[in-house]
Amino acid sequence: MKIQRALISVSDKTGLVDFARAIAEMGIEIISTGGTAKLLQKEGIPTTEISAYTGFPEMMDGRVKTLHPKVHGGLLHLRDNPEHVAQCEAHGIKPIDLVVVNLYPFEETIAKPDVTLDEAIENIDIGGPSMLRSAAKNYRSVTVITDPNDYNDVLDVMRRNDGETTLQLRERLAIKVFVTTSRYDGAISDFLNKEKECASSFSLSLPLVAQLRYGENPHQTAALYGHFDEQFEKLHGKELSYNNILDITAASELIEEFEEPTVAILKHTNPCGVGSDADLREAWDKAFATDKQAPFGGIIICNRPLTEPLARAISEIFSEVIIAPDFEPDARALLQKKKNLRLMRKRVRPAPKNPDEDNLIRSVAGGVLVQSRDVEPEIDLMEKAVTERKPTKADLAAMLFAWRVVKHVKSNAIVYAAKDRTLGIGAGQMSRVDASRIAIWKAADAGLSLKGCAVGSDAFFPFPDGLIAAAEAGATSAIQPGGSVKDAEVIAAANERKMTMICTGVRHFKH
Ligand code: 93A
Repeated sequence: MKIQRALISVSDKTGLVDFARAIAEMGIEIISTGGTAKLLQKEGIPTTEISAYTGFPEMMDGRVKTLHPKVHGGLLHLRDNPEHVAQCEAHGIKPIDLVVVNLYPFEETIAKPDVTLDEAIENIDIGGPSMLRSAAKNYRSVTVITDPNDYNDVLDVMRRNDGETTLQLRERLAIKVFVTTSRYDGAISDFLNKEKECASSFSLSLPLVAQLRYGENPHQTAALYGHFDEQFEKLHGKELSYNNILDITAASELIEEFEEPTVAILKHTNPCGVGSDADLREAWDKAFATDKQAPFGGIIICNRPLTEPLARAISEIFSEVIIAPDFEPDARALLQKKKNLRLMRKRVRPAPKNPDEDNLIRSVAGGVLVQSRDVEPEIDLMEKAVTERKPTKADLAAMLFAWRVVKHVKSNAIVYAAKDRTLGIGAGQMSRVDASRIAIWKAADAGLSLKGCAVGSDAFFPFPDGLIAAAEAGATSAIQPGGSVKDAEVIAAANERKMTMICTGVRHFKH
């Protein structure tokens, strides 16, 4: 059916005048609320005020403007149901075929630092979501636009179809409505929960970003939800896979530990090697030296614009994804020669739109586990030295490097490091001693000496054996949370070997 009547009521008036003019020129009758009507009339676009249509004034400071059977009946009645149509006729209800509504800016209002509860409450839109939901429920007959970005799509479809929209378009727009209203309600409940200090339920509604070709394995289905695309922009290469997205996330979290120019190589979310140097190409050499085999098919990330010399070094091995805050033109041109290689620009991480978005979520039997991020409290490491020998500046630098990396390695994790590079990484073992053995073996395999290095452990050494093995491999400093009942024995073993050790008091399990 050709659209004959539209109801427009928007807070965000971006693009509205052009859209309204276009539909008015198609002969569509426009009904609109106070502020919207004023704008359209000023622009010379014929508009019936909602009060003229309902026969009721907008009242109670605008709290009641569109909450009326002439609006909701006009949206909700089934066009092919003779009783519904007869009821419309009996009560002077006219069909409304197009709804254009966007909501009071609740999220923007509560983002203001000095917002009051009254102000927030006034910005809870009731009439808007009601119209959106009525229209979306009846999407078989009604077109509903809640995002100004959809104005042009709708006009295009109408122009191609003699003033009609397609069912496919109406369905897509209706889904967007329910995503929008559920997120809107989520923002309100989160805000009030916080306001009342009684956060009681976890709520998160995220828009669909993309259906993925498959999940972790080809026989699994998968999709991406949320705002990943606000943090990473794909500049080149094949479609991102489920595993790529996991790896990109892990890489990004790891690189955020480092202020100095750093390159990290990851595989299956674990670092294979990390190196820091003012010269990025040198940083790469240090990272790659840790393990020259595992990076095949891995993810590479750096925290400075990627240079041409680095691009040349990287292109010698096969990688899945390269991530950088930017790519110098020569570097990009070189890397883009590989058709499938994905180049991702990492943007500065924006503040989460919804506080729950910043949580970490894991699925478990029958539900989800939710926790806050592993953000380490500010600690003065020097104060945490527990051994007779206190760390030198050089010890401290190596310990810190190991500590930053080990946090991003699957538990049980052991990292051997110098001040600017990893030397051996042992990931994901059921026993800490095995993780240490693997790290030592990998360092030897790579031809790296562990003499005078630091060892970092994501959780405490339960017995002295792990620490002793590290000392025997060459480590002269250790950094670990401490907290084992056998701490005294572990510290004694360190003292006997003239090691220096920091017990941070903070654990970095990553399961
Ligand atoms: O206060 S409301 O919840 N009561 C209503 O009946 C109502 N109808 C539309 N808010 C209502 N709206 C909202 O007004 C719309 O969702 C839109 O955001 C806004 C547009 O108002 P105006 O046209 O006066 O600028």
